Amino acid sequence: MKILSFLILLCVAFSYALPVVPETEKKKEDMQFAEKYLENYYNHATEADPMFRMKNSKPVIDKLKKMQEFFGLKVTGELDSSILEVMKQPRCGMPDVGQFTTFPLSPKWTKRDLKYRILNYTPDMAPYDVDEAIEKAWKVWSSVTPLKFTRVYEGDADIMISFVSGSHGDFFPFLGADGDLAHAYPPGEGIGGDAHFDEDEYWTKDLKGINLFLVAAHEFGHSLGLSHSNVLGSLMYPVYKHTDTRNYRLPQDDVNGIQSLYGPPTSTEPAAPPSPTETSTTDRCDPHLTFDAITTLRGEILFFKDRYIWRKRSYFPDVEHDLISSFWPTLPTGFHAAYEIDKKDQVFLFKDNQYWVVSGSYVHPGFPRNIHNLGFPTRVKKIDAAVYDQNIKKTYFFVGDKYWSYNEVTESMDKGYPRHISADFPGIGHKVDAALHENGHFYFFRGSKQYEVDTKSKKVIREMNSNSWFDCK
Ligand code: TQI
Ligand code: ZN
Repeated sequence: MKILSFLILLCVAFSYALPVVPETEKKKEDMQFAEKYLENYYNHATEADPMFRMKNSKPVIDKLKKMQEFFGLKVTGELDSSILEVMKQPRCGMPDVGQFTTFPLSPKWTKRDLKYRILNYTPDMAPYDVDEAIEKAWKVWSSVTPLKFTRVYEGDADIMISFVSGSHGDFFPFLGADGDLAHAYPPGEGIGGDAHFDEDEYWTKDLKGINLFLVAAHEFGHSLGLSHSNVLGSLMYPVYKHTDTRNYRLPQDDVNGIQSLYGPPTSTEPAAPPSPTETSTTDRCDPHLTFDAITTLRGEILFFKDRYIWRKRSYFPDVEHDLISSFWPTLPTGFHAAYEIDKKDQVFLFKDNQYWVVSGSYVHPGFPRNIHNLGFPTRVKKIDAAVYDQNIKKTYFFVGDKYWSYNEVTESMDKGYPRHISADFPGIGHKVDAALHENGHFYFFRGSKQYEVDTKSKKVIREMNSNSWFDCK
């Protein structure tokens, strides 16, 4: 800050040396200069494009206000002498002083594991898209620091996120569409870290309104202890700028800023060697082999067992054995059920009362979700097996000695369920460990046994050993 004021002073001296011109002439000159300046330094393509411009934006005045705010001047939106001095700074070597800043006293979090909670949703966007934007915004920061952000759904979290309008219980009311888009508190107890988004803005996942991901990423920078930067194009630069959000990369200045507080990521520990009990059950030709879950994925069959997957491609005799973490490093292991909706390229993975959706190795944001979102009552704590029938677009979930039918089109549980497994699938027993839909048949696994079942009549066609899919003698 010292260097900055020094440069401003230098510029003041410089401007006093300008030849004296009549008052009105000078005003016109200044205005032209300012417009040119704003065009050069504060012109963001998207602000010029009416399709993408922020709601109610008055470009020149807005830019002036932003500039005044950034340089700690009185925010008038008017072209007064102090802002003119700042504008003349580039000639004084302004680009050299650009850098991130932190808040006074550099507050930061002392723990690495931070919890955030989304208290409510904006009606402007689908809740799923809000979850995704928020999660992506946290990833921006977690990918360059040792910080980890975990979502919680209840209780007090370090960072409480809400959509609010007008006066909302702190000292900084939102002024409707004209004022701030959002604000966030630097690290600390209570309100510290919390982020408020102005509900009077129009939030979007794309660039049609205000992009929630971009603003959230900026606000979370504040939540983590960064103040504004004067590096043009940095995330913490105090001007909203549309950027490609699909392959977003955090600018170097922001990386430097956040690493000055928390350091770079710690290299991930190599995975612990498998325990003896696990290795002893990893013989795929063991006739007593059992599975946790089975699904297809992009034409392969995946057999889940503890921390491992066997991958089997149709028509290939060989079977690959891999750690689950080599595909989904952020997911747990020991899944209980899995199924694929191949038309959507989505695989659902279940563990206890949670589930995740993946497409290949990509884990969809917003997960895990609770299985109760699928319509299960709270007494259901775990799903034994799941299988999707693409002909009727239904998924069967097996829980204990009963099963449920889920309509994937209406995304709701069918009426009249659960029903007894033995009543509708005679001959497969009372319980199921894993289920697979392949070659137009169902395969139900129970212990080391497997039943091939006709999808329509639900009758058993044949009985096999569980590992008949593997090339065993
Ligand atoms: N809200 C301001 C902001 O988050 C609040 C604020 C003003 C502030 N001065 C501050 C926060 C000083 C910390 C330190 O910056 S805002 C942008 C950007 C806003 C602005 O609504 O003006 C973004 C919110 F960068 F585009 F100008 C998000 Cl991304
Ligand atoms: Zn800011």
